[in-house]
Amino acid sequence: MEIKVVHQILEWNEDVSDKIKSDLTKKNVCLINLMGSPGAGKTSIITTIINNLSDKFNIGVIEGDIAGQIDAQKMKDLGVPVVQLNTDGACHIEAMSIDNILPEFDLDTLDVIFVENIGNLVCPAEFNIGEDMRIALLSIPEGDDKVEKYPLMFQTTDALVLNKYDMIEYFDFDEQRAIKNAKDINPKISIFKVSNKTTEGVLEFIKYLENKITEKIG
Ligand SMILES: Nc1nc2c(ncn2[C@@H]2O[C@H](COP(=O)(O)OP(=O)(O)OP(=O)(O)O)[C@@H](O)[C@H]2O)c(=O)[nH]1
Ligand SMILES: [Mg+2]
Ligand SMILES: [Zn+2]
Repeated sequence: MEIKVVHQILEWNEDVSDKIKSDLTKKNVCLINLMGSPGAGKTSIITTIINNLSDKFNIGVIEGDIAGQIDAQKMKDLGVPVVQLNTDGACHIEAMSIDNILPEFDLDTLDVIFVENIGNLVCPAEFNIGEDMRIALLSIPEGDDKVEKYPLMFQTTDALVLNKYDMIEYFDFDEQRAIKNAKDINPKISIFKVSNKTTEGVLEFIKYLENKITEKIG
């Protein structure tokens, strides 16, 4: 007799993710999942986004970190509603955590919530958290081979931000290699070269994001 195998955590996670999606659609709120290695620039790019889009959208942030409130404090200083999610060691965010956190926000006053996932190129990509879109960051100093080494992250994302593009002259980063590999595994991927330092590429990325958010919330 065949033995039935149930992948409990992932299946349960999918159910909760679907529930979040439906709850947020009713409230007309867009959820965006930002992922990338530790230090890739997730908090920096959320800051850039807030500085460029807060006149158009009411933005909230969920800051995922193993410990501490450093990134949440930065968001608070920018004046946006923020909740710090400490995973106490866990290396990714699951949908259940997002479902528990959402009541902390006044969803009637928000248009979009950014989730800064745990700094990690591996398992965050395995867990849907009710998001409408994913953004994966790969910063130039990390190396041009990361798409090949961590394919799921780049296969499941809507957009890839090649961040810290101002560093390109200091690293042997073959951008054509990274871009080709990303497009091979994810033909629909949108790719942006961005620097939070020089603001290179920021406007193009912001325009894309604005269109994506407007597509969802009208
Ligand atoms: N040169 C340069 N540095 C950047 C850029 N974006 C971020 N940084 C720097 O990179 C470092 C890490 O940035 P963060 O935004 O904290 O990265 P993170 O992904 O949020 O990091 P964790 O939350 O720890 O995973 C900081 O010192 C930033 O100032 C960029 O576009 N260019
Ligand atoms: Mg951060
Ligand atoms: Zn994990």
